[in-house]
Amino acid sequence: MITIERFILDQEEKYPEATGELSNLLYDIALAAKIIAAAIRRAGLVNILGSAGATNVQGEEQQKLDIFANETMTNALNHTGRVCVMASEEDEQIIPVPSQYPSGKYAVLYDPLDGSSNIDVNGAVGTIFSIYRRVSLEGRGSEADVLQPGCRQVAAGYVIYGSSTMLIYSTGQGVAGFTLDPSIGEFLLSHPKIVTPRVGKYYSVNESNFARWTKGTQWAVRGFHGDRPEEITGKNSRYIGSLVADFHRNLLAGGIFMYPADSKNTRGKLRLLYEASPMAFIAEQAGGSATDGVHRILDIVPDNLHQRTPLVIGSREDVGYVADTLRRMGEG
Ligand code: AHM
Ligand code: MG
Repeated sequence: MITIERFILDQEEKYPEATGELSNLLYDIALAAKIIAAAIRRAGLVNILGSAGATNVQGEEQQKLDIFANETMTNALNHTGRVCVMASEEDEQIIPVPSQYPSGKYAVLYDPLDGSSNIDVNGAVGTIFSIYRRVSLEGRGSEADVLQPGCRQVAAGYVIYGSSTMLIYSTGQGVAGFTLDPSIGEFLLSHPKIVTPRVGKYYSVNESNFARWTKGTQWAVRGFHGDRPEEITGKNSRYIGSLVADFHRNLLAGGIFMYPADSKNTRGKLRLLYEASPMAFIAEQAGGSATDGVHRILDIVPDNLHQRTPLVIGSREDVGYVADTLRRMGEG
């Protein structure tokens, strides 16, 4: 039985120059994940125990889960001396470390509760995180520390709150997955080295946007329907509407997830910094790939905190097929 703590320590021992700060940062995130998981498990009881905005038996105000998850992540990270600045999908601006706490050498970005519309229907949701080394030379962290291209991530990962809670992460030496054992409250190593199939059996995309897609995207998805057997074998469709859950299934079973641009969302819907970049880091570390249709996601240099990007991610050959199709249609 290997706990996440032991696994992270074993990894760290391979690098004599490591100070242990990144390891501790990963435990901080694992702790936040356990707190968020516990709140999600009780989410269905909110109507019985009191709704958001109401006061619970301890006199504390009940919070909406996305606000709770956001505060849990921020509070798990802001006082440790390991972080200089944070950024969250839920906050307009960067989140500074309060002045009474020391400033550290990492910048952490997160989507605290991705797919939150699934909460009301007991669907899977997740937390996504991304870690960069600080680049600003003075002060207590700045926007420059979080506006870095994804290829500079030192670690990234996600937590999926599904039928089990799992934490998947990479520090750039492959991808490992841990499952929370609720009886002991520990993440245990369940997937030591995740490698995604080169060709997947699933495709995941919101097809209600079909009429708004470009010709190239429509053409590529028709291939997944089985309409272009000379180019690609048809695939099975799976779409939850929760990036973490859709990505996780495809990572393990093989498949492609797309959120392309459309005539309404001309830059796509998903956020580069909190969703696309960390997932692209995991996908590549597992042998897959990720593109916006033209550029590798990890090469995109962000110019604003909440920048959106089209995303095509998953099994390498399937992502390549979409990029080739777009190129041939003059869109790549
Ligand atoms: P959120 O961060 O506000 O939850 O939105 C992101 C979610 C992703 O998890 C998911 O892939 C996508 O939105 C689904 O969008 P749609 O409902 O348009 O298919
Ligand atoms: Mg999100």
